[in-house]
Amino acid sequence: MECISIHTGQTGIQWGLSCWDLFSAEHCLSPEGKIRLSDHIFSTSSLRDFSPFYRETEDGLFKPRALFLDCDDNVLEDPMYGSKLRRVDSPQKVLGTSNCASIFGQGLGHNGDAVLDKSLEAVRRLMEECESPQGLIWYHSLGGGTGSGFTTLLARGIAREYPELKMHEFSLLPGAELTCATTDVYNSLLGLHNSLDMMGCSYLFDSDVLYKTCFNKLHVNNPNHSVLNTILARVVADVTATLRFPSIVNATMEDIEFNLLPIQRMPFPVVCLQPLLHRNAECHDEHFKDLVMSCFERGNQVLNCSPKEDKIIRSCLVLRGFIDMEEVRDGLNALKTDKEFKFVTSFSKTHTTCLLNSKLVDFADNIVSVPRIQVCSLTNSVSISGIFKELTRKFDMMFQQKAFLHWYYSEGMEEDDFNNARDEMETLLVKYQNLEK
Ligand SMILES: Nc1nc2c(ncn2[C@@H]2O[C@H](COP(=O)(O)OP(=O)(O)OP(=O)(O)O)[C@@H](O)[C@H]2O)c(=O)[nH]1
Ligand SMILES: [Mg+2]
Repeated sequence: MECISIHTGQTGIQWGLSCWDLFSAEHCLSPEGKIRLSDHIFSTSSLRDFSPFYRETEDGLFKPRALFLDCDDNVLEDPMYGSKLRRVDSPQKVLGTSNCASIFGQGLGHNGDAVLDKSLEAVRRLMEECESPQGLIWYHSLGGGTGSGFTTLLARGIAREYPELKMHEFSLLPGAELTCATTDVYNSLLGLHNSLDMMGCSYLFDSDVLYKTCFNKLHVNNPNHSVLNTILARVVADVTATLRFPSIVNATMEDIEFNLLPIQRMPFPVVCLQPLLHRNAECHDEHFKDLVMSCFERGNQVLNCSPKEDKIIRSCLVLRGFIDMEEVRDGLNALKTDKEFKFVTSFSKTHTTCLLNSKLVDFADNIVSVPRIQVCSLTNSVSISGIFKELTRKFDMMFQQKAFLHWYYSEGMEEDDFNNARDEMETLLVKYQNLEK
């Protein structure tokens, strides 16, 4: 069952290109999409593993089932990305002429409209090449005008045409300290309204937390976007591994929703990847038990929250690499008997686990170590509500003063668009509050 990836705006595209570098390394494909037979023989990957994420061309190349869409040509015409963009054919790229200046309304309005038809056409073309398409996976920033507004516009258009498709997303939140545009807060809240309406699963990442991970854990003092994107790619590779390789658990987007997200309009699992060390760091061969416990500690998440401090609705662990079953039993037992975990017991009493025998590999520009085993936890926990509370507080401060609203109203948006997004967020916060009782 095929998944189509949609990369919107600068972050979506640049982050996406790092992901495809790593996916291709994991599936033993060259940048052009040729199978690297020598690597392939030694990997557990088989030809049929390609089909969910890659389509085979007539000349036997494997190309990503992916679209790269932007309202301007900033990234897609940048020679710096030329070699990475070799992976995709030109109909998979759609670009406009003017960015959305970090205004959601511009992405939803005229700048988004300018590339909407071409984007829908590109989606149709990829859909025709699928035998049994299961859904779309979006990559974007919630701070940017294209990433938030155009993503919303296109998601609505696609849902009208293909209502049966599942939608999941990887979304970058602007972060509290290092925001670039004052309108980030509006864009994020309006973008999250789209997540609630459209997405069955929404993995959020916080820019500030990523920067802090670089400083404090990887000891990279001047991280650029490329560094952040290689970290993000490692996390995405683990989250999507069960969709890309044969797996018993979480093998489809529907399974992921069923296992992890039992409550309607609460699609936000918190992701953590362990270990996360610089590739030059002294490599400690960490025991699975320690890795799995560290997945729940504050400071190790991709968001500023701690899944263990509040109630857990559902939790899932993805283990990759060379796994010793004795070690795994030991670790899972420690997790099970840890009294600090509090579950919303009507949904779960323990963590679901999936073991994947897929090889962990290195890839271009990677700065993170490639360990023997890797654990990725996906935790649907009340603790994420703290992020939404903080965002709402900032939104209220700006909205009460009617700051910058004319930039949105001039694009045809109305006060009610803001009120509705704010109301939906309030409903979500109340739902989390009720679960914590
Ligand atoms: N991690 C990461 N963050 C990025 C990248 N590029 C931009 N950002 C951050 O994303 C935010 C802005 O979003 P962009 O993705 O540039 O915006 P966009 O979606 O292209 O939207 P507009 O340019 O407003 O049309 C800022 O906080 C940037 O610092 C990237 O490649 N990786
Ligand atoms: Mg842009």
